[in-house]
Amino acid sequence: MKIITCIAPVNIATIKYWGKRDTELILPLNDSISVTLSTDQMHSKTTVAIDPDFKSDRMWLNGKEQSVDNPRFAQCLKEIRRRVQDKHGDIADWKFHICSENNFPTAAGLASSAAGYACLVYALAKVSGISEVRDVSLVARRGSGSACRSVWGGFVRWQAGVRPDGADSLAEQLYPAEHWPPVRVLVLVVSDSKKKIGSTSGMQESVKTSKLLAHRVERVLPDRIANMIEAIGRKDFATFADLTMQDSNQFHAVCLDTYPPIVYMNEVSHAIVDFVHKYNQLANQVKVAYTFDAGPNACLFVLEPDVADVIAHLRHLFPPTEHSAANYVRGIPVVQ
Ligand code: 2P0
Repeated sequence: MKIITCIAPVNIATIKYWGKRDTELILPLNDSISVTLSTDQMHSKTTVAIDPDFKSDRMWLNGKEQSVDNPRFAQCLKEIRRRVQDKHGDIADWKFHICSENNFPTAAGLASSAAGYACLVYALAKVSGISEVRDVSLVARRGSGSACRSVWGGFVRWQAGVRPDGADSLAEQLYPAEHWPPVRVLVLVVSDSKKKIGSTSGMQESVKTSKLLAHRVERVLPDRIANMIEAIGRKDFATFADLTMQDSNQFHAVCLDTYPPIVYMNEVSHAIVDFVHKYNQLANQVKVAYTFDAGPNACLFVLEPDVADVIAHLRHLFPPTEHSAANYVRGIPVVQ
């Protein structure tokens, strides 16, 4: 028996992926850019065992056995086995037993599928003797698009690619985390319940009905992607923050432009947006940036010297309730 355990962190997109040009191969309409959190924070942990005596593939998620017929999961196994066949044909028929867990709410718009599939595919690859990160990113994309970004740390770009077979649609690291050490992410959990509309179906509705999405992809993103890469390169926090907030806002505008509209942010999310703009205005400088994914939870980008002050303001504006733990702001745990 061979056994291996891996950890993969979540990634937070600063330029959002929303819309596919190929739903089967999970090929996006646009490039996206993300920041991967450190492994000691929100992450997935997966243990994979491979053994010639295992009778079938089996999978447990957060302690509960899952069907292995899920098409995306099955696709990842198939893609790994195809590569194993090419390199280590002797173990290509061995079955996998997989045990996975998240240390944060699953499916609450906190990028659980990104960390989950990145971790699953990395562990499958490692236990099977496949070492190329390129392969891991390509296969993780078949599990969940954003997962292809979580195989890298630091600042990451997912190239949409142009090939119909998707062979050039994978993530690359723009810069390692050490490039810009003071960048911090505060995750404000506004709600940990399962999101109403999943990203996969939501983005397909947007592709079908939103003219704003077409405009965004063709007219807005090429420059915004280039500007974001430059801002990260020169560690220009104000530009990085402005572009991040503008892109989050445009993503949610696309959701509202989808028909029927998709609403992910709630009243607390909007209160956080107001807070960030007021904070920056009073500081006369852009010190905090928000970004929201397919749910009401906020991720704030802040530089290390400002973290304590931002948290103090959050606690003041969203005071802890009697039921919440000391580090909760109105039921919002602040994860640094
Ligand atoms: C992102 N999101 O770039 C964007 C921002 C949600 C909002 O990637 O269908 O779960 O599995 O490829 O990867 C969520 O999309 O969708 C996502 P699939 P996925 O982080």
